Amino acid sequence: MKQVNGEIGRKVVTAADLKEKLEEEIELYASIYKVRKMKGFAFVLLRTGREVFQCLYEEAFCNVKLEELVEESCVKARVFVKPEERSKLGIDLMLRHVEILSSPTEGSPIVINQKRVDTSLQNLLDFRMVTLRNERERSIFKLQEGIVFGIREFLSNEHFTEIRSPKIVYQGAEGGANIFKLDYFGRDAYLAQSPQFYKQMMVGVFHRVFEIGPVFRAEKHDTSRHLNEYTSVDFEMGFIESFEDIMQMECALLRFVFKFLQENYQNELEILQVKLPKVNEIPVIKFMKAKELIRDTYQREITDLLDFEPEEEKLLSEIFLKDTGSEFVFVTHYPSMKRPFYTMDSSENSQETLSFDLIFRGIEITTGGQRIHQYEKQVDKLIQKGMNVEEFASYLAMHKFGMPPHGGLGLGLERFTSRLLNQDNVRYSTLFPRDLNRLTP
Ligand code: AMO
Repeated sequence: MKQVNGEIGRKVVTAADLKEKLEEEIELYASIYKVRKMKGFAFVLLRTGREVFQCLYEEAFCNVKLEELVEESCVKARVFVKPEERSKLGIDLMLRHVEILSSPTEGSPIVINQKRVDTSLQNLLDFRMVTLRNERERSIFKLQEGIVFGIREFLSNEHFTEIRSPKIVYQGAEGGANIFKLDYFGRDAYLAQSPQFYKQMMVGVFHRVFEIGPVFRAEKHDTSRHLNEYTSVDFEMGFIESFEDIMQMECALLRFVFKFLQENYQNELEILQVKLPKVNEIPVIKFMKAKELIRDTYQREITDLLDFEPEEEKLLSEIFLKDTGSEFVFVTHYPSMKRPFYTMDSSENSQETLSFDLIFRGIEITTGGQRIHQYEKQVDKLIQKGMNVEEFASYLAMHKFGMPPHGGLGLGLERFTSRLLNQDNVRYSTLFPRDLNRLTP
């Protein structure tokens, strides 16, 4: 009988592995990233899953002719590792044997093997399947992986349980018109705008939970910060004393994530030339105070009393960077009128909520706050907002059956990544963006 025993051959070689094989030959599975012809020899750059290795090709020492080494061919190569103090890795790699495993039938329509992919955003996204092979482009998503790993490790250390909630839902959690409607076997259903209801329900079970998953927003406007599908990092925690507990947790989380990237993603930080922000203390300001501060600093009239205009978020960041050196600022006590029905109002002023946004380098990356955990209060709030209480029966059941005081937040992973990398459009940090005009690739 044929059986498998879990034995996996070693097909992934890293720079660290190479350095341990001095004066030896090693097998590399790679794509030919670039062939650079010189006088009498050539440099052949081999791209593995995370790194690019430059190999020296000399016809006399290799089994194939240079013409056979076509860019984007996949190869099994044998290279000799020669110590060389002057090179960055301390070694030179000599290409000795190449077996071509597959070759492209067409050349890439866009040059992908320079430092940067020099093309429009439209092309970059249309040809994602190849433009992502560029060393710099793919580093964005490797780093994004690091952010997610860091968040997971931090939250897991803090005893949060990871959950997965449904994305086909019976009701929108965030209100507004930006919701996708589905035909669910003849009934109306929706694509989840957030895991809000489910993460709250799960606080009744695990006390601390988190989810990192896709959410959907039917945004009809084409902006540099909105996607129709994005990755939401949500956490929710019970037994809080105040919504500030959530802000403390986010501050510690950010500090941990940046340290985690520093320790594990040096390769990508270097390629992307990222300057990680310092997160010692994050300044906090109330929403109305922030509005006044922007008005007074920039002699700018307040036109919207309920929310920030994008320009105001930018200006607020500028003020805090200048005055405190912080690239983050928490804005608290957003108006009740503007916050979803699950948000707890302040006991001192019912027009204000116990909620916050985190602004990072000029853009909101997080919304969070304390939730209403008492049944009667939640029913009253729904009625006050003119909503149909019956429609929320399954959500309200948890309030009825008892919930601890709790709160949480949602952080947009793509927005966070794109601010970290100082990109001017969130799409650069979205693997395959979904927006008004884009459904492929
Ligand atoms: P909110 O709707 O503010 O809050 O979303 C939270 C965070 O998600 C990101 N975000 C987006 N990113 C890309 N494209 C979009 N269209 C988009 N919309 C939002 C932002 C934002 O700060 N349930 C609450 C969170 C909570 O209170 O726990 C919620 O979803 O970074």
